[in-house]
Amino acid sequence: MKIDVLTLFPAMFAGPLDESIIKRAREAGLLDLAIHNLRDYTRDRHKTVDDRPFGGGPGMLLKPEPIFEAVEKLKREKSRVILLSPAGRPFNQAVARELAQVEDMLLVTGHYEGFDERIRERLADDELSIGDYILTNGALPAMVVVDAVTRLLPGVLGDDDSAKEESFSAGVAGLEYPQYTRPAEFRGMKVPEVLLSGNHAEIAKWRTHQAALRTKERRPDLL
Ligand code: 4G0
Repeated sequence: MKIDVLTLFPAMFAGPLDESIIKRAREAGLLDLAIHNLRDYTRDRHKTVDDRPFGGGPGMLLKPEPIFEAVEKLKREKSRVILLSPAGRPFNQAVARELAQVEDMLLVTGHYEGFDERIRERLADDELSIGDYILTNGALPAMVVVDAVTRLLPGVLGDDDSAKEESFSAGVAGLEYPQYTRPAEFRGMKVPEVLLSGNHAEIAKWRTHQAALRTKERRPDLL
C-alpha cells in the first residue's frame, strides 16, 4: 500500500513510524509511506497556509490553495483522500479493516480551527476522527491510522498475531482477560492457580468469565 501524508509537521513522523513492525513493513516494501510538507505547496513569499474565517470567529483555517495544489499533485488514480479532524467519522478497528483493502491513501492533516469547507467538498473522500478530543494538529491521528492499517496488511504480522486479529473480530476492546508470565510469584503476587493447573477447559472458562467482568466494568457499551 502507498500512503501519502500531507502535514505542516513532517518532523513529527520521523520517530514513531521508524520502529518495530511498521519499520519492518516499510523495509519489506509492504508499506510505501511518504510524508509531504504542506508549506512546500504554497506559492506566496510568506508560505501562507492559513487565514481568518469569513464572518468572523476564533482561530484560523487552512486555506484552500496549498491543499488543492498538493492533493492534485499527490493523488493517484485509486487514492482514498482522507481528512483527519475531530469532526470526522469515528475511526475504529472496522474502519482500519476497510482501509486495509484500499490501494492508496492520502491523509490530509489539519491544524488551527480546521479546513476551508471547499477542501471537504471537492477533495475529500472521507473524514476521520481518532476520538472525541482536540489535538494541536492532525499528525498524531494520521500516525494512528497508518499504524492501525499497516498491521492489517497481508504479510505484516506474524502468523500468531494474524490469527489473534481474526479472533478479536467480536470486539476489539472486549474479550481481554488477565494474562501472566513467569515468575509464578512476584513480590508476593501469585498467578491464579487455575492457570498453572494444566486444566484447559477450566482455564478457558476462567478466561471467558474474567473477560466478561472486565468488559462489563470498563466497556459496558460493548455488551
Ligand atoms: C481540524 C484530529 C483539524 C479541525 C485533528 C482541529 C483531533 C483530531 C484539527 C480542528 C485534531 C481527532 C475544529 C479544532 C487538528 N485534533 N480527534 N486537530 N478543530 O482525530
